[in-house]
Amino acid sequence: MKFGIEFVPNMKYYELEYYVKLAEDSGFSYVWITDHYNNRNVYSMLTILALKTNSVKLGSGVTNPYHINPAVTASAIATINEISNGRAVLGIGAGDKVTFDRIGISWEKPLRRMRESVEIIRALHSGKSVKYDGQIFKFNGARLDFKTGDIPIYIGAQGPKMLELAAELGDGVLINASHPRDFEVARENIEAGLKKAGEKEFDVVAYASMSVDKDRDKARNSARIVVAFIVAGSPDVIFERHGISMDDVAKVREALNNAFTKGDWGGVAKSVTDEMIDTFSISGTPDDVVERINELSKAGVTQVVAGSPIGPDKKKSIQLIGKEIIPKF
Ligand code: F42
Repeated sequence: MKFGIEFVPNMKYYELEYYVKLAEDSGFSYVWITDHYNNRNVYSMLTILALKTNSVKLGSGVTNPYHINPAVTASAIATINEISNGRAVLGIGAGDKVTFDRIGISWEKPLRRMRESVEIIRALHSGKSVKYDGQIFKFNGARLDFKTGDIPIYIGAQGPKMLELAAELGDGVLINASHPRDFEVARENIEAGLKKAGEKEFDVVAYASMSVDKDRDKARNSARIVVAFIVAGSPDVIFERHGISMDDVAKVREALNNAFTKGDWGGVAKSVTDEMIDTFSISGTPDDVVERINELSKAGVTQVVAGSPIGPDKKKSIQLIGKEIIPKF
């Protein structure tokens, strides 16, 4: 099992640098930086991290092919690869509809756009002059004027068709999920994609919400708000899969609306059930988390990413994961 950690660049660059160096020293081998226009720019942050770290792999987690043209993405991640001495990883997904709505981007043909973008980025990284006559992108002799190296491409995916595409085209898949059952379901689509691709190494990543503390209740309580947002954004099929009542889901959604209008975040925390915490996060003591990671491993997961909130005290939780969880694998 490999370990990664996710950071949202919603903090100053030196704070991010501090946490990322701590994660590197604690034994994490991948750092994933999220990409939304309203946060600090992913490549600016990755540049600082490339200069200030030594061994950890650095990825966008995830960018998308709507904000920028795949040629610019190919060049941006290759620049990070050069600065970091070959430690860059490209994470790319279809993007987030809510964010796109705010900036006037229509979310059309995400599967097609992802396929074409990944094919183009790979071709540009191979050093070739790229001619590509796609439904979305037309390239006519585009070429990068520097050597990029071979940069692994990980695809963010949840839906069955995107999971299959990720396995067919990617070096790995980043799945926003924390429960083994979700990976058992995803396995079928991943296997279908791998069949099309033929023999290759493939990293199945649980891009999970994690909260770790020696005090179980503290750890679980810290996960409540993040879990509420995951519940609010999940499709009904996920609640059916985990036997979560739609009445309970409605309570969380209503509590979130109240929080936005009246600031009642305590009500949101209360509306989240224990069952929801277990389904949508990996939360508890280090021993609880080790047990869950063992289950994920049996379900085919090969990398676990510690995503928000990480724990009630980010610094202590990163150190705790480094001391009491990573060495067990
Ligand atoms: N999104 C961000 O914007 N920023 C991030 O930092 C970020 C991180 C992240 C990390 C892990 C992860 O798994 C996802 C992450 N995301 C992030 C979200 C990501 O960008 C995607 O929104 C998310 O992965 C959801 O994608 P999905 O795999 O569910 O795919 C969507 C598009 C979907 O609906 N897929 C369906 C499926 O079955 O897979 C298929 C839809 C389909 O068939 N579309 C057709 C087509 O051709 O594309 C027709 C649709 C049309 O437009 O007519």
